[in-house]
Amino acid sequence: MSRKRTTCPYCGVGCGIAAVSTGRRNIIVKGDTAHPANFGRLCSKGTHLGETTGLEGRLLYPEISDERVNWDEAIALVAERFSSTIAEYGPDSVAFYVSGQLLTEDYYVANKLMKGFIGSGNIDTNSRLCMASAVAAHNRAFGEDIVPCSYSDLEKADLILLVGSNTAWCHPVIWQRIEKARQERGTKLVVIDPRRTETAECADLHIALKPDGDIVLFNALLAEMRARGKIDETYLAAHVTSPESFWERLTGGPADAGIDEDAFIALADLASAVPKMVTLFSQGANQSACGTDKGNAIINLHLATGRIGKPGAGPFSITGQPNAMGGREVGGLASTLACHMGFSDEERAVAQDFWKSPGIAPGPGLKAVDMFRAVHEGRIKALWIMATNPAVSMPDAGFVREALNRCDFVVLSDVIAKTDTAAYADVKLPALAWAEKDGMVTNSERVMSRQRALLAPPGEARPDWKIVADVAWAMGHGEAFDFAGPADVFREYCAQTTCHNNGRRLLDLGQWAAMSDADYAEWQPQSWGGASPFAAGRYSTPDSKARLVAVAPPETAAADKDYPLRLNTGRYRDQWHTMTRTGLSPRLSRHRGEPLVEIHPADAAARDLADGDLARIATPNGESIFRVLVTDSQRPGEIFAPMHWTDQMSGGGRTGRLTDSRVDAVSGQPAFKDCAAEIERVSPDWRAFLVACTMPALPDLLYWTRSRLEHGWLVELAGEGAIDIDSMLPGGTRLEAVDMARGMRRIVVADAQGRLAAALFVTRSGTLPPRGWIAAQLDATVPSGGSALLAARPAGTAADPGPIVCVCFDVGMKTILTAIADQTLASVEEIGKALRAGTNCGSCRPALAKMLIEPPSSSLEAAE
Ligand SMILES: Nc1nc2c(c(=O)[nH]1)N[C@H]1C(S)=C(S)[C@@H](COP(=O)(O)OP(=O)(O)OC[C@H]3O[C@@H](n4cnc5c(=O)[nH]c(N)nc54)[C@H](O)[C@@H]3O)O[C@H]1N2
Ligand SMILES: Nc1nc2c(c(=O)[nH]1)N[C@H]1C(S)=C(S)[C@@H](COP(=O)(O)OP(=O)(O)OC[C@H]3O[C@@H](n4cnc5c(=O)[nH]c(N)nc54)[C@H](O)[C@@H]3O)O[C@H]1N2
Ligand code: SF4
Ligand SMILES: [Mo]
Repeated sequence: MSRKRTTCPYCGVGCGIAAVSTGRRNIIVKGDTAHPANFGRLCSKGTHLGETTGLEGRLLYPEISDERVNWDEAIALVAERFSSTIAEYGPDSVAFYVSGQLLTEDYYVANKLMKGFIGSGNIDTNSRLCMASAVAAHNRAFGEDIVPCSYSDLEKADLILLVGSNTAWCHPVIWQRIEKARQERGTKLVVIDPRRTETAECADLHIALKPDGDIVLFNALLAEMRARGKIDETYLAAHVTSPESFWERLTGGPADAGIDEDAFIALADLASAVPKMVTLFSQGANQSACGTDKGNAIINLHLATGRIGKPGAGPFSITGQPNAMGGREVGGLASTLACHMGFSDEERAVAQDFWKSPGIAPGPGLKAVDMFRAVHEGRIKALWIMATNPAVSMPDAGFVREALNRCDFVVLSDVIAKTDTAAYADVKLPALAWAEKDGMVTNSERVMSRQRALLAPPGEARPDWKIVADVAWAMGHGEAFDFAGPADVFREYCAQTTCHNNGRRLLDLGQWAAMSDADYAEWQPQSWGGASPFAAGRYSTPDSKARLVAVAPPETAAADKDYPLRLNTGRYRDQWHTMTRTGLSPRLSRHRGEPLVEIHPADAAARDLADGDLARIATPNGESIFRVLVTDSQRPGEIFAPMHWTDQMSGGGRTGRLTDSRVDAVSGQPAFKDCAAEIERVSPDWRAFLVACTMPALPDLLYWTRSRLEHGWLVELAGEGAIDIDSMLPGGTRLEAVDMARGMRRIVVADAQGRLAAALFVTRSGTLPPRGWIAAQLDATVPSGGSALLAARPAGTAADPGPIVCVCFDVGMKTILTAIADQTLASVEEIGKALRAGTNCGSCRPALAKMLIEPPSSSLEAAE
């Protein structure tokens, strides 16, 4: 058993992992104490990676029209269809839609094939949905897409602003570093987010601004800093150019951002008190129709106060996916050519010469939303999707599904066989997954780390770069795609970053262009651009100066009488995107097992909605049913729903169908955080839950959702009319009880060995029992009589632990609240000592902190 160092495949923090494989498909995961991103820490997702490396649901063989074929056939068909489409309709009739979950080598090869050899700009990545506005803001301000900070700046700052970032849930190890800095040096924390998230709950100041109030807020803050004499005139004169009448255009005040004067003054007091300030921003800034302007509003404040390029200071856009940054580097976005080069004639000639390519892309290709529009209109006739699930994650996903349905030829490279997108694929190509593949990823602070193979390749799965290179060979471009392995690809990429560079671009990896295979194998995490790329005050513009960019707040949309609410969407702590991997983990499924719509009590009351009800969200794009969570952490008039649930996991909670495809005019990034919506109660005739070792095929239901258990599935159900019990239960010995008083029917099924195979609880009017205990009995021997099972609680008096909060040690909300009261626990540390909760990965610490202040008002806040 040897320990290997690799990198977490989830978020852009890019934590180092020290993993040991124990047996054929098992690994034990620990944080890598030597990695500069995490120094040994991991969050709940990283900690439970071992639960996702099995072969359940994997795509292991190539398929054409859902039939297994051999690789030669699959590659030949893809090459032939792409070549013939290009021959008949030209290079722009084909496209690649790729992902920040590809490794740098995969990305490099895909970009080279499309932009260099097919000769079209039509390769775009799901980073368009994620980072494109930050990229555009960087380019406008710095002349290059450079993140000016490192994580160590968070530990040197006196003030940290989090803008549109639920850091405690989405970048938990950055959060842990921030928390440590707060404890050790009293760093102040401000959270700017319309919702009172767990992140906001822990802050010194929460600015609950209105949606898209950021530009006016940052403009007003900059004007206030000027009034207080906090502008760094020396820095401005030496290193920054300002547009005409920049200062006069900073109009508007706190009321325009939807906040009161006191909150604004408190923010301005904090910002003017200390110069060492980091503003960390993510999707609340980027995913907006004015996302690029938001980025520049933030950067303007830092440039004008000289708070950039210095320890503990800077605007810090954090990346979402593990290799979002790597994709930006190689040119995975349709708007750049390669290696931070644009499409000028000079740059095109340089890239063409380097690649020795037959015909280089004449200009930028279609950005994601436009790309799917072109597919819908038949302008793009062959599409290859890699490592992303657009049938769920694109805005207006119903339209995207129509587009995929109409497309002549759809190829999908994925690790999972059944995804919502797979339903539309003509050819499915099995890719190696994390723990099997080798390559490089770049994290939010520009640190490049290796992902290393820990397990043998299963079935016939291949690395993504190899699949693309094989297709390139079959299309006749063999020589240029003759890579011996990922090290070969990486060297070529490093060499390309030096082309036509000579200091023009900070992205220059020339020092690694001749690295040996052994050095690549032994690679230690290293950053490009250094810890502080702008320390010398030199930017990547022709005059080496940064730019202030005048930005104005967006026009407020007129209220829509049919859709008076605003729908905001985002993430849960323990689920990753479309759940293809985290959905396999029983522990991660415990935190929030159902898609909830969060709504303010006043909006709920006006619609006769109570906590735990089901409700239908409707928008101009579509509708879907969610479980209601009533909470005053929402602003009145605004609702929030998670992005994660898919057709594989539920018959409801489909947020992608609801969001609309409005995009930022500069970056093309969709406005996922703001869509007109309405919500209404749905009243099913019956509600039920099922625990079952094997997931049954469900009949058509009003609502269902499933989540993983150690020995099967927990399924929540609701329907109209009669319930077709027999279709849901396996064969075996049935025990049944009917509780007339509570209108409840309970059935348990034992298999031939006398073990619990399934249990179903149905009610027409009453409350269903807690799921936790009975779910844990699956596959265990049914005790004689089965009365405990029918009661869904153990014989005797063991207390219900409530919804699980700490997934590492299985500690429930009720247990924690009781311990807080009985043992007068006063801190997260004391809870840890008493119950162990929060002492492993630490992801639940913000939730524990919240419980110390105020017990959750909703029983759904940490759902089972
Ligand atoms: N657990 C988990 N972690 C993840 C992921 C995951 O799927 N699950 N995905 C990864 C990826 S790819 C990404 S991109 C990141 C995303 O990480 P985050 O950006 O932190 O996550 P989100 O939940 O999408 O959105 C953040 C916040 O923006 C707020 N917001 C909405 N509108 C506005 C606005 O107008 N102004 C401001 N200031 N805030 C607003 C929302 O209320 C929300 O709380 O997370 C990464 N990490
Ligand atoms: N409503 C709403 N929608 C959103 C967002 C939001 O905030 N709200 N956020 C957007 C953002 S920021 C993002 S990043 C996207 C993410 O959205 P997606 O990229 O669609 O989400 P994933 O579920 O991560 O999809 C990755 C796919 O690649 C597969 N996969 C995993 N590893 C590999 C591999 O090594 N090779 C191959 N070939 N396949 C692999 C997985 O099985 C999965 O099917 O969603 C966007 N959509
Ligand atoms: S913070 Fe969590 S999900 Fe992100 S890289 Fe680290 S362990 Fe992985
Ligand atoms: Mo993302």
